[in-house]
Amino acid sequence: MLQRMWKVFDVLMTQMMRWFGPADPVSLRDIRQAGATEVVTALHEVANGEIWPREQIAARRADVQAAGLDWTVVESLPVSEGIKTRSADWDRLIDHYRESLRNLAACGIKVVTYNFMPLLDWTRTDLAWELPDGARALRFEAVALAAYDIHILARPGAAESYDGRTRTAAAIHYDRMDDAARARLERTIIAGLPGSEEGFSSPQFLQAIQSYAEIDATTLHENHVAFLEAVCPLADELGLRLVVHPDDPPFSIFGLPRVVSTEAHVADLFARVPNPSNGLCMCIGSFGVRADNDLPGMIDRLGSRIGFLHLRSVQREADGAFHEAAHLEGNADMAAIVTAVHRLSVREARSIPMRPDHGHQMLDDLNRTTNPGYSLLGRMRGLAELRGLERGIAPRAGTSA
Ligand code: CS2
Ligand code: MN
Repeated sequence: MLQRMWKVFDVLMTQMMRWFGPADPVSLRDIRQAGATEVVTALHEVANGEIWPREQIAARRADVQAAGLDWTVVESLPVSEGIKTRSADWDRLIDHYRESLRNLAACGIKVVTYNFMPLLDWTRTDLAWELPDGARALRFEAVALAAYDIHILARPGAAESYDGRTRTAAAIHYDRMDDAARARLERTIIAGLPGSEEGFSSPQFLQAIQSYAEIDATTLHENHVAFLEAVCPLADELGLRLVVHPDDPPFSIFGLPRVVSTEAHVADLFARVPNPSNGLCMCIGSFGVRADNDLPGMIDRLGSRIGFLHLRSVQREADGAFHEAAHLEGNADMAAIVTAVHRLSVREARSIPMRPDHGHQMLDDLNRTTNPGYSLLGRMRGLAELRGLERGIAPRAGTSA
């Protein structure tokens, strides 16, 4: 009989939770009690484009370790707009990025998450959408986005980006909102969600959109390849894995190009830049908004490129809307996904870092102020369900390895 070199529990996912640093109302102690063994965090206090100092990284990791947890996955080391647009300061920004990678590796960091979305990080139109049981979820309504784009932002050419039906619905949506609701919608879309690298007012945002006037999806993709070619050889040497987080939502908004929305997009990145450090943050919730992304199949096929997992499910609604469902509900077949993850872990004999990506606001979360999507109890429920699902699947799936 073939002797296995590892035990089933060695290849279970490494359970992590995002922590926004000392200012996060969710404490390290809370995260430890929720059952995670590591946090995923960033030096949010360092301005975008500046070097992350080695001492600061080391001190943050020591604080996390003192709380009985660890920090080996960064989310995110921001890719500045100047790198995405290949502006005049590209060389300087790349030098800074490389220096930060050196400092992170020297402190024992293994995985560095980033995204390549123009201007806005993840985007929602409602941060507290009430579910039938009274819990609250994040929601994206295409019609609300169009209402903002056409009637509040008044982006030149905005109306032409939408079909007639959406335009009509957007006009009605706009008319129904009072000034407070309009201001809230604007803030929700462009002021910057937690983890976001930029925040804007509407005039600033209009101007920023202009910087993409000459950049279509082909150019943005080439700029992404140029970025990877500049940083992956160093990351290989340092033993770091760079993982790209997909676009959220995974389609164009505000006429801006999108290049990390589908399996074909990322497969092309890996073909163009085959370095082992070039990897993927498999965010199920982001990819899962598109019904044409075959999530378990992507895990099977992209396999060794997957360095980090964000597990969450979305529920698609009519008219291009979606909301964040409970982790085992919604459109994602989480059992099939976790089975595919387990198959991959067994095949490669490794434990893959994961975090429950976002959670509802529920129970005592509703009496507290936490970062949108990053409640304590909602994420704890998600993590507990995912952990239970994997434990149930693992002993059965692992036996044939
Ligand atoms: C979001 C993002 O969906 C998500 O995970 O919370 O902030 C995400 O972490 C970044 O886009 C990754 O660079
Ligand atoms: Mn994610």
